[in-house]
Amino acid sequence: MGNDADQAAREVLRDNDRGTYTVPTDNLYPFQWNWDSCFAAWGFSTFDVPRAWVEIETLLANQWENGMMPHMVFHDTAPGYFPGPEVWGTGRTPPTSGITQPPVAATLARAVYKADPDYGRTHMASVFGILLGWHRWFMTERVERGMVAVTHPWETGRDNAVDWDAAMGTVDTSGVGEYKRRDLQEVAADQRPKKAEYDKYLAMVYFGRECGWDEAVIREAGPFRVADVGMTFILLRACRDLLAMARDLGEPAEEIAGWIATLEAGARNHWNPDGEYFDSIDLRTGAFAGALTNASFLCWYAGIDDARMLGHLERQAAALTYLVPSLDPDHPEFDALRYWRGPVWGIVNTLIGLGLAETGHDELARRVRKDSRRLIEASGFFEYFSPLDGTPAGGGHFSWTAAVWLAWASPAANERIF
Ligand code: 9WN
Repeated sequence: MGNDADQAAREVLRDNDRGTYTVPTDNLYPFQWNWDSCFAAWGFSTFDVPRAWVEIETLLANQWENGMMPHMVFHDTAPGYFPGPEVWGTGRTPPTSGITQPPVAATLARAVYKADPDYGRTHMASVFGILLGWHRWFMTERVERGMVAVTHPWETGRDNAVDWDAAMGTVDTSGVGEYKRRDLQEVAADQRPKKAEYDKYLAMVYFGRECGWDEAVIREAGPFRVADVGMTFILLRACRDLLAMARDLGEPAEEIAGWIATLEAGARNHWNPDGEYFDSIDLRTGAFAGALTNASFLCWYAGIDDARMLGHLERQAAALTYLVPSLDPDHPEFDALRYWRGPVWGIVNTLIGLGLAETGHDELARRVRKDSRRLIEASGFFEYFSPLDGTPAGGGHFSWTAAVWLAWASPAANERIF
């Protein structure tokens, strides 16, 4: 299967390649998404390094003046797509969304650079300043008590995770009106967010559009503000990689070192003493979400080791056929096929597995990688999978699943690429 699967994975990336950017999958997601693209670039770097840099540079060309990197770029028209550019109303060319997404770019750009340092050096130098600006935007606009605040669940990349349930409870949907979802034309409704959640996602978009995506207004009066444990860990890790880039390039590193110290201290604020795990926090109420998710297990990837987190993962390893579920199976809301409320996601597994390997937890690292490999080998490059029996779900022919296969899960991949 190994070589055939490698070939099939390359074909997925080639099929989803639109020349200068890669769509996550045809139809369901017909534009460029921020973190999807970074994973796609990493996948390309295993067989076409120049194309990998094009992917990253296309994405990063869409930075806002304030430093924010949008979560979507609408390079092309897609009639019927909802919510499209007019709903976001950001007035940019090309149009973008008005929110951000997990900042894996510095980490994966560095991985692309390492695939061919001679080729990548000038490219790394050209993107360094953009990444620095984006991280600075996070640190000035979004970091509170050392944790990353998100203003919309879509920013987290984990749309309907249980983390947001309580915080979304107060979002007013009275002005949302009628609309036609595009996702339900492609995927079964029981594998996607519910209508009540979607109404709230739209209410939050309308709030942002109405205030012209003004961060100060959103901070003071926006309907949703949650410290996402996943974003904090991902930004912390990305700052470590940005620091390494700065050193390679002979750029000043003090500011980045300061961000790392702030985020390391902030990561501790995510510790939920009742459940004894890293958790998200509603910044409006100060309440923990009470959800042990796959984002909680990004601690090792962020360079934070914790024996109690290992204990949770070992418990899940004993209970489940496939690690790592997006919600703890003991949580009452666990739902094996509903998007971010139970299924396994290859990309998050990859980051967790790399973190475990880097911190010397070899047995669990091997298990996470082996489970990811088995899921993909059995079913192909799906968007997500049941942790109970491996049932594939969501979109197929998915770019980032193909990418993490090539860069990490395939027998041919070098697990310690970083
Ligand atoms: C909204 C593209 C994106 C991923 C996210 C995933 C999903 C979008 C959606 O698809 O989100 O951004 O419409 O559901 O949750 O992580 O980047 O693959």
